[in-house]
Amino acid sequence: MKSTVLKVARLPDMLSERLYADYDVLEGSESGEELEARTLRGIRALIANGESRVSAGLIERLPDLQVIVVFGVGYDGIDVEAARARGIAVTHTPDVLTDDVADFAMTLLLGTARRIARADRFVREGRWQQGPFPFTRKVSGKRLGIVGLGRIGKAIAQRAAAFDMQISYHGRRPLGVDYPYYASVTELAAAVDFLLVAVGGGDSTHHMVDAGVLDALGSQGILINVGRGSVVDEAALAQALAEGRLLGAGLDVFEDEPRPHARLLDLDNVLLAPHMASATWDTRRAMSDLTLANLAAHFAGEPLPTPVPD
Ligand code: A2R
Repeated sequence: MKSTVLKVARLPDMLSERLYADYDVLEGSESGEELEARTLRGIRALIANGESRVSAGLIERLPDLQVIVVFGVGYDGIDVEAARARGIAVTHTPDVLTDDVADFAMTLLLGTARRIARADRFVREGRWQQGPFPFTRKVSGKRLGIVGLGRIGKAIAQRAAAFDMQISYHGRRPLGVDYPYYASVTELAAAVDFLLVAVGGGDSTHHMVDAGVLDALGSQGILINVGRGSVVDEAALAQALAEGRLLGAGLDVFEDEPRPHARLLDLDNVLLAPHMASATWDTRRAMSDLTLANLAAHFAGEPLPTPVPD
């Protein structure tokens, strides 16, 4: 008999098809309100994505839940504490997306500094014939501050090193690496040309990049965010960009996806991407494989390949 899995998020077809083939899949909303209590009984696994909210309330309504598998590395939307209290395991998909996210961070940095989206519009709109495109900001050799030197942050540092950049970082504690450490994000921002956010979400990082940090980064500074939208105060960012207190920003993540702050949409000095850093065929396939491997291991009573850390 197939095990029942509750699916509360949109997943790529390549994953959904295999999920439907191997399990009895029940589709529900993040609140699960539309599902009757008797339907929720017997559900042993829940599948979500990196943007999903899985509340203590939903967990409570699933009396037989044993595992929550997340398609994504970020799991700040999952109430892990509520799951742990019930002995429910939580898994995610680290490592397999690190290269793509790091590649995309560099894409955003180069694209923002060199104003590539604006340059594309300039050519298409025939403005080249009236004169040359304005000069842009050099990237190679500049100072890069990384907020969150984890798997993705380190992969970004590796790439930035090839651009002869001077790297420094902020985290909760120094990591014993060669790059200078800053205990304060504001001090890091004041010491660099570009500030790159690669931390996850949650209460401890909420609005870590606020108006004060942006002012420390300064009018020639560039902010890149591939971590979580909640880390940056988006209204303060829009204001700093509009007032020229910051040179530019490149964002793949937003506070209220899929709705970037309305003011950002009218600004020319921000490069916007629809949370696509890990969205390549190769990586989404690897993330799908890892998600299914976690689910299969759970039902086989084997160790989970990638549980979330304690
Ligand atoms: O503080 P540490 O040493 O645990 O470093 C982690 C850092 N971090 C923080 N830094 C400052 N303040 C905090 N409250 C805080 N919480 C965590 O973020 C670590 O260096 C980094 C996270 O790295 P990993 O856990 O290796 O995650 P990974 O794979 O690099 O992905 C990062 C995030 C995901 O959570 C997604 O939201 C996004 O990138 O795609």
